[in-house]
Amino acid sequence: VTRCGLCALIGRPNVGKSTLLNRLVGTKVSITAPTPHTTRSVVRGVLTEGEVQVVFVDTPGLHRPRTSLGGRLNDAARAGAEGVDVIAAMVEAGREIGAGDRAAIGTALEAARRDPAMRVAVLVNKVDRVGPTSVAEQLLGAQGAVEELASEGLAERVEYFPLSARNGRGVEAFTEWVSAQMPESPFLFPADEVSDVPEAAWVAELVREQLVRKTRQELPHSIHCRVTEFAWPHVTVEILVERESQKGMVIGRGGQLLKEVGTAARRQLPEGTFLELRVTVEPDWQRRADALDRFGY
Ligand SMILES: Nc1nc2c(ncn2[C@@H]2O[C@H](COP(=O)(O)OP(=O)(O)OP(=O)(O)O)[C@@H](O)[C@H]2O)c(=O)[nH]1
Ligand SMILES: [Mg+2]
Repeated sequence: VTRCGLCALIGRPNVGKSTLLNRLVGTKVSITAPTPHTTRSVVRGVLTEGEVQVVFVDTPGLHRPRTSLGGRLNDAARAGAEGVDVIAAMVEAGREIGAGDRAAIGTALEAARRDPAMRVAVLVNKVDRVGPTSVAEQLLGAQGAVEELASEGLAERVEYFPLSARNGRGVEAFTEWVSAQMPESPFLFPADEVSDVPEAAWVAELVREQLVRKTRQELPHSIHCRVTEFAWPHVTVEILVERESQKGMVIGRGGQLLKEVGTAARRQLPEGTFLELRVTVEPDWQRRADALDRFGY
């Protein structure tokens, strides 16, 4: 008999959820960057080992929204964490447990309260950045937050994992525990599939990843990418910004930035791909419901 289930990763922006997802499935399936709000949709990464399949669900970072886009990202994160078998709230080592972390832990506990079969994990990520004392302190801090927020008997259902998504330390212990929680069920994905991201969407994500990494301040948040032509080897990605002035910043002096973005994205695509990038302005799209609807947020 096979076993299969879902494990959601939630947490405030930038704690390392997507980096962990990629580490868990052993392939890059979700884009990552040092800038918060990198992930904008739910991304499923599939790990199949023998008779057990775990579908890990990466989600946008939970935060206090300031735009319509932000609100939709929170909604997407909460929806992605619904109906899962395991919910994992991630915090990071070396940074005090704040309101955002408490909100993530609270969301996980609330989901588990409604579903008595659901298991909860608290992940303390980025342990590579700090010493063992600091890791221990953070585990205690996380436990304190759980005890403060958990209703009767719930705290005992929580497991704690210190780990580093970056160097892999502690990740296997988490994977093994999650695998052991999976219920008897047919596989949800074919055994050789590693993610649910459609090919065209992935190309747009790779372009956005480079833009997020190479731009600053508000610009990463103002960018949306979509594929407008997918006739392999010809792929055209349209880069939408919110203001005319941002167009120049994305293109860069003499087209330099856009060129670098194209080169870095192409390196991760099948050889022979012709990648064309176009920049257009969609005024204030982050705050416009009609634009967000059209873009699929
Ligand atoms: N030192 C260290 N850095 C990490 C680790 N995991 C992730 N990072 C870094 O933290 C930053 C954010 O990582 P992401 O995986 O994009 O974070 P996220 O939680 O998915 O962020 P959002 O998608 O914005 O919610 C990146 O610069 C990562 O390289 C880790 O274990 N150790
Ligand atoms: Mg992410």
